[in-house]
Amino acid sequence: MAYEREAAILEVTSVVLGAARDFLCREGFVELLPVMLAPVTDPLRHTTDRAILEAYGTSWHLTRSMIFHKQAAVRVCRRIFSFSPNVRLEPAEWGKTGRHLFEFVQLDLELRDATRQEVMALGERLFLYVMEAVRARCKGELELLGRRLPSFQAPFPKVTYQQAKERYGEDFEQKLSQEAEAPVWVVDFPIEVREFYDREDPTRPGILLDMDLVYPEGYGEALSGGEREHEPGRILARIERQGLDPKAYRPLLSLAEEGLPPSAGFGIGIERWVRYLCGLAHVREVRLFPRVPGEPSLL
Ligand code: ASN
Repeated sequence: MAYEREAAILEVTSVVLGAARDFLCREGFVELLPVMLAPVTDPLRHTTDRAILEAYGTSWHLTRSMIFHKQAAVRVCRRIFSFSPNVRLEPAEWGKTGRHLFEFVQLDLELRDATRQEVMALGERLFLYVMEAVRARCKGELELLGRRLPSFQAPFPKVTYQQAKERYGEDFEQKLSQEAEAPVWVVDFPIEVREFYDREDPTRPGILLDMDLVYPEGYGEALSGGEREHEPGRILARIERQGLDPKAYRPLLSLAEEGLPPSAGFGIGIERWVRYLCGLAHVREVRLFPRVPGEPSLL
């Protein structure tokens, strides 16, 4: 049959979305509709180009992540999530990594008054719940794709950034992912390699209360998150330390001056998640209309 493979991947995607939504609603989360245009967005200090639309005399960024909206939203509801479309104009060469699309969706969630530890435990439960839903409901699809899903148990192993670097070198993610036998947490990133909104550990200056989860089998990063800086003075100091322009982050600073609660959360990329669950060579296969850096698209 034509499009059998594409249909199987779409079915798995649909089960992932449904199972994740089920799980989070049962855990007391409220779903927020996504924000696609914003006066301020995630700085993402790596090589991402700006994507801006001018309208009504204002510049609107296409959202790179809903991080600041999440921090604001937990003032209203204790636990929120959104399936958030993100546009990140990465370098054209990244089209070949197998892991990058310049338009993708992340399941972005945030919990008021939560610690990193609580969010990591939630991430493990979510990951295992969705994996079991796919195993149970997508038998035919997995078989067609030639994918045998392994089984894991929480808690997942954990390494610090420093340990990973000592073991595998500066660019450790890929090697760590290849050698891992289960999803593995990387914690305690140093302040200079992450964004200003990840909270610095008050007892260990220079170390952040953040984390990544890395897939096994070489599939690379699954999710990123952490506790957040929420006090205006600390946010401003971190913005300045990064050499960013505080004026550009005025909306966030104003919100923080009004009062942002402490929170923690993470974002997990849907296309990468499905790529892993289906065992696909490139994340492009997850979308019918993929936006691959450097490539045109018919539709
Ligand atoms: N979603 C991530 C977080 O919650 C941020 C990101 O996508 N850069 O920390």
